[in-house]
Formats: sequence, structure tokens, C-alpha cells
Amino acid sequence: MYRKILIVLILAVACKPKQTESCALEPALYQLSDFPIGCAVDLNQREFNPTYARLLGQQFNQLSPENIMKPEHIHPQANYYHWSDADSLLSYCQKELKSLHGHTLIWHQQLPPWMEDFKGTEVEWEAMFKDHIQSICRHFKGKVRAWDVVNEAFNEDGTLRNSIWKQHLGAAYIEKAFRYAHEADPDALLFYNDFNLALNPKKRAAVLSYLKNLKQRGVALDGIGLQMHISIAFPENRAIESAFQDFSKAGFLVHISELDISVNPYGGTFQASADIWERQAQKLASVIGLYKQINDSKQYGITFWGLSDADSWIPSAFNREDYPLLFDGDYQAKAAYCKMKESL
Ligand code: 9MR
Repeated sequence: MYRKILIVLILAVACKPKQTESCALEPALYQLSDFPIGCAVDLNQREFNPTYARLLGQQFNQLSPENIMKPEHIHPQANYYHWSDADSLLSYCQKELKSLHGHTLIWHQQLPPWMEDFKGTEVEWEAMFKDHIQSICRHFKGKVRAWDVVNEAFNEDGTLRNSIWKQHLGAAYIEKAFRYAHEADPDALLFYNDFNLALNPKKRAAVLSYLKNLKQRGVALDGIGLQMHISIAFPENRAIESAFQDFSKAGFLVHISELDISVNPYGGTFQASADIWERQAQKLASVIGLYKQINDSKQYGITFWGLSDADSWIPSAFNREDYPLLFDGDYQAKAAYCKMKESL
């Protein structure tokens, strides 16, 4: 009887589609790469979860704060900046020799209530906007590698999003943001960051032509952050290639800034299978291969939007089961991790 149960149990474990893959964790990802390999960090996890901290420290050499440099967190009141969390991440980066990618100065989301409710003339709005950008850039002057200066300013149809910034400062707010950031920290690289730029050619063309125009007019704009919240089903590799090529050939540094590869993009019941993990690994290999085709001087780096599947923003944001990252919920390497090491 017990033997029978044991056999059934062994068979069940052996037949369960394996998500994890065995490949060595060393050399680490960044050690195999010619460009920085980054990860979005949750500060609490880094400070209180030793498994998370060990893997993060071992595999990545550039970090983006997932939330703690966003306006609501770092500038919660008009006359108060909350520096301690970002400072703590910065000192970790300095100690561990990792670069810090600042994310993000100007966005329409995660704004503190006082900023959303701000009342004033256009001149007062601009003073507030300038103070926000320059206080943060000055605080981290010489210490961050780059800033995402403006995040997600475009709609999917290629028009400018009607954010509070556009409403109160006009379309010129984008150019002003870059000018103010550059004035406060002339050595930081400055990025425009957005999503769906591979998937949506109309949005890509609009953003590209807008950024080219800014650059031609002497605005200090160094690169594009292609977020790349993609999936095993889309976008097609040809579209990803076009996005990488279009921006790099126009002279912009290309940062794959928020990479994750959904395995359940349409939601609904999710059925894990070895085939799914393999497709995720293959999609990642294609992304890396296409990224390596752009001119070396334009390869700013690749950043994953989270460390393990347990840390991903996707399941809660879309209320669906998903496993979009390199490590599973137990911080074990997945097929995608192993494939990435072969592809770098
Ligand atoms: O991962 C972030 C999540 O923890 C926040 O709740 C969310 C709020 O909108 O922002 C997420 O990060 C976003 C990033 O800052 C900008 N691009 C889209 C990302 C996913 O929403």
C-alpha cells in the first residue's frame, strides 16, 4: 500500500512540468555581458529577504528603484523630500559597485496628492516642476548613472498624453524637464522611457520623431528606455528589431528598461508546461540576440522589472496568474535564466 502511494507520489513529482532549470549561477549574468544587466529593486525585499538580497547582489550590476524615487515617495509634501530610502539604495550600490539608474522624475502616475491638487499660475506650476526635478537631480548629482526624466508621455495613437504637466505647462514640459535635469546634473545620462514602442509602430514613430526633434534643437537627451513588458506571444521579433534599430540608428542609447515576458498575456486559467518555459526562454534569447545587433556604443543595458516571479508587478496589476521573470517564486533559476546565459 505504502509502496503504491510512494510510486504515485514519485510519478506525480516527475511528471509535473518543471519550471526550474539547473544551470550554474556563476559566472553571474553581468559577468557574461558586455553591457550592464539591471534589475528593478524592492528595497524592503533587499533589506529583509536574505535569499533575494544574495541573488540580487550576485547577478546584477545595475539597479533601478521600482518605486522609491517616484514623486509620491521621494517628494510626499511640497516642502519635504524623503531621501532616506533612495539614499540607502544608493549607498548599497556604491558599496557593491553597482550603478544606479534613476526612475523616474516626471510621470503622470504615483504623484503625491499635493502635486495633483496644486493650484497656481503657469509660472507657479513651472517653478514647482523645476524645483522637483532640480532638487532630486542635485541631491544625487554625480551619483546616478542616468535618469528616466520623462516617463510615458505619449498615448497609443501617438499624441501627447493629457497629463497634469501638459495641461499646466503645455507640450513644452518635456523639453523643459530635460533642460532642467541637465542643468542640475550635467554628467547624468538622460532618458525618455515608454512602453509598447516595439508593439505599436504608430506610437514608436511619433516618439522617435519627437525625440529626434528635441535632440536637433540641442536638448540633452541621451537615450530611449524601451520598457519591453512583452509576452511569449507578442510583439513579433521583427517589431522588436525595428524598435532597437530605429532608435539606435537615430543616435540614441537604447535601454531595455523594464523587461518581463508574460506567459499568460490574455489571462484566464494558466496551464504550466515545459513548452511554455521553453517559449519564454526562446523569446528572451531573441530579445538579447536582437539587442546585440545594435551598435555596441548604443547598448546602455538590459534591466528586468523584478527579480523573481514572486516580485513581479503583473499578477496584481492585471489580476492574473503569470510568471514573467528569470527566477521562480522560490528564487530558483528558470529556463529563461539559463538561456540568457547562453545568449549574452
Ligand atoms: O512595478 C511598479 C509597481 O510596483 C507599481 O505599483 C506601479 C504603479 O503604477 O508601477 C510599477 O512600475 C511601472 C514603472 O514605474 C513604469 N512603467 C510601468 C511599470 C509597471 O506598471
